[in-house]
Amino acid sequence: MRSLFFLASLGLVAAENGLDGWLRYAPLPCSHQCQSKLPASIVVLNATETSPVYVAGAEIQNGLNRIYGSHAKISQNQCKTSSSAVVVGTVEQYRKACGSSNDIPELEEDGFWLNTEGQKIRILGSTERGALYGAFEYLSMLAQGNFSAVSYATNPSAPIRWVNQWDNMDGRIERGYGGPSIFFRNGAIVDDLTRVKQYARLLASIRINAVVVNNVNANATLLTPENLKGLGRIADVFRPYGIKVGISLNFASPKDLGGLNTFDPLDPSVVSWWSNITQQLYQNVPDMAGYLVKANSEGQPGPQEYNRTLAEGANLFAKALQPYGGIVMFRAFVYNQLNESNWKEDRANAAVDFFKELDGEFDENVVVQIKYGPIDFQVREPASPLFANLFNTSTAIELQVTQEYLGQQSHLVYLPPLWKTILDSDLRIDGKHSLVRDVYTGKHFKRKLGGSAAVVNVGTNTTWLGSHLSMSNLYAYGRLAWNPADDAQDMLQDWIRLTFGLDRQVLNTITKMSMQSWPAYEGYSGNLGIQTLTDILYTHYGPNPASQDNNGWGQWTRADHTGIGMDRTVKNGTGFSGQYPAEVAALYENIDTTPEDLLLWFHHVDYTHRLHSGKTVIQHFYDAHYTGAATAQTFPTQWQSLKGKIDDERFNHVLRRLDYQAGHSIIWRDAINTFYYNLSGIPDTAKRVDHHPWRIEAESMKLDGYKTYTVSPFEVSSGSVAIVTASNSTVGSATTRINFASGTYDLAVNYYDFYGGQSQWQVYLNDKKIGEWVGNSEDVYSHTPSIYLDGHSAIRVTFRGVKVKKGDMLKIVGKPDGVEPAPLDYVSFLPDGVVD
Ligand code: GCV
Repeated sequence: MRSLFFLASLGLVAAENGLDGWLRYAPLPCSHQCQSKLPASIVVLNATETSPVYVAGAEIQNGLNRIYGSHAKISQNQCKTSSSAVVVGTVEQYRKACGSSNDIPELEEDGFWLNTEGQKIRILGSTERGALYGAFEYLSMLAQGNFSAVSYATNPSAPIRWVNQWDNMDGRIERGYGGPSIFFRNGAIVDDLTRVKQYARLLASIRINAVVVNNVNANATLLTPENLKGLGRIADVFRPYGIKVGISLNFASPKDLGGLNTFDPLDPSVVSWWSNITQQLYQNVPDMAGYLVKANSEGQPGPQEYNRTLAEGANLFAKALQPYGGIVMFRAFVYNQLNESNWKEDRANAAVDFFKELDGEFDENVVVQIKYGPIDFQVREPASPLFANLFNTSTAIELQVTQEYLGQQSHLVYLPPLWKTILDSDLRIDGKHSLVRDVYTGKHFKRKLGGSAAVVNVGTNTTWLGSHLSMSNLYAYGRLAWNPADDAQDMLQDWIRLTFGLDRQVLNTITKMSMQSWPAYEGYSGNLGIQTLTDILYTHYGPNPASQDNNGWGQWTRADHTGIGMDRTVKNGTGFSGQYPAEVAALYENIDTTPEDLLLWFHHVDYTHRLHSGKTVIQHFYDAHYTGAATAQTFPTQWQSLKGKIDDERFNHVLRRLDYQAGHSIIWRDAINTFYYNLSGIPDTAKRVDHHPWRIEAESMKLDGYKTYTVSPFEVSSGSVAIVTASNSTVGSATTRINFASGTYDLAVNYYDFYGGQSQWQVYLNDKKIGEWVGNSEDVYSHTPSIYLDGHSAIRVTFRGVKVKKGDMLKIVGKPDGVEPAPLDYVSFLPDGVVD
């Protein structure tokens, strides 16, 4: 152990691949005071190796050993209340083994009490699961070097603390950015469940109590006898960690898999088919959490196909599950294709339109699972008004840890500040204080059931999500599911200390970058409530504002030559604002009282509309995109200041992504600004938009073996034209004389790197090679790769500190590979401090 400290103090930090996430138990020095607080032994009050209490004991033993090199022995069932020991178990087990003790507070389901007095530590849960949570809490303190004497009880805000995986049976993950599934391959459950066990450990440590293992766009073949057995194996792995397994169902399974000629939820043969399959499921998974159902949404089958209500659909499953204590999470994400030419149509209205009239018709074990906003995990949305419209129905909030519309883990975006805008929204139901978090946890309407679910989509990548820094979102999700009032920065800092150690500079730097990241992303993606202006028809990743409109998906911006924004007022628009309780409705109805970060969500205004700042909407767009991208430029430099304080493997992995993000934020910035400049014709008062004094367009260079290519959408290419090699086997070169003043520059090259080939590029200055790179981003980053030249594949590489003389010749040689024709957009010679 000593040698490890020695290495650490020299900056030779051992390489880490991220597999242990925040549970790395990195070695810490142990002073005399720390030695005096380390327990000599561990008493587990349940000796069964598969019980959460036993797992808790083993975890404490492992943690003590890895962090402080101590060798505490585990003993079973004998109570040593007076000696140096950690005792872990349920309150009931404790009373049985150690006699009654009146200092233990009352606990709610899964709550725990942590009591540390010197070397005597008691971790008691109301359930075994609670005891395991307490053990992880104690270890989190130890791993942060915290030996304070504590004595407190903590209880969950709600019973539902689930994660949803969108894993397909073939092993791919819908909107997954961390590699293939840890659960499925080739239509079956994988044999080796090692990664599942590691996932269980991470989830238990953040107090998640159920995981839905398959995609809500569900495949009925999950219900074949062989796969039911496989689900049993998965559940056996999760059970010792206090986590139950749930599954997503395909509503048409009785027909598609069962061979019936209907899936009408009121048909007796359908009812008995589901009751039979549910029974078989419980034979394999006796403690199954329940079902998650996406019905009549985005092409998924549902009860409406038989003119039955969504409640009748949900209750079909509720009745099948009821004898076993299972619950149905029924998604409120139901909407139809719409017609944009009708000013009154609005997808945001759908959830309330479909569900409000069903309030009170759902069985008691149904929970309506509601996405945080009315559209779909956008960079900013108001809280879904459905939270204020279901008085007699249990609800859960659906968050998305996987960053589908928020940079797909190739951009750093710490999400809790965004989530908190929703959780802390006061809906003023009946004119009274009514926070969204009090509604879905069941407090407000006094519902027994309620809670949260988050789409997580971890994969087999050792980083789990595709990026080390994204794990802060998973960690914080668990914390918020337990206590939605937790502070975004506090949770982040616990995660940083656990993930990267206790160095103050590391803490401050990652805190700063993370807290800046969502505002920066909003800055360069979509402002004033217009949504993430990504390509909604393709990968949901890079910029493509035009894709929002002129289709039936209803994520409209209604941008034209004069104005932008959805008029969602009652008086003149879609009426959406009227779905909120009166006080909030009035706030959003009036343009003067609508919070400006949601202005274009609720109102259609001219580009020249003035904001409170005095700026016009269009100028605000321009400025926000410049500010957001400028912040992203600081991320690599901020991170670089930590060199030597973080192991090289994680340091380089993160740095590569932050460099990439810095480049891609410029693509976002320029695409959105160019698009709206082109549409509105209103120039940027600061004269930055479409004015790039440091650029040389590839199409203006002398081309040999390269030809010009008109990029679509036009705004994702500088000057709307790029160059590609003349054929898939022609090596191309683009040459230009440099007319900038002699000096030292950063040379940025913007190119396109798409799926289906790994082109190679080389840069020469006066025939001397000064840099090269390969188009392998599809293997390096986590976002969904594109097969086109577009805003997803547009990318920048930067060579720093290049010494240039006026008149030097720059040449870029591109060698195509596969279908990828070594595309180039432009180069920029950037003097110190210039971002172009
Ligand atoms: C699982 C969005 C996503 C889909 C997802 C859907 C949902 O539309 O893009 O991938 O499908 O939401 O939440 O059901």
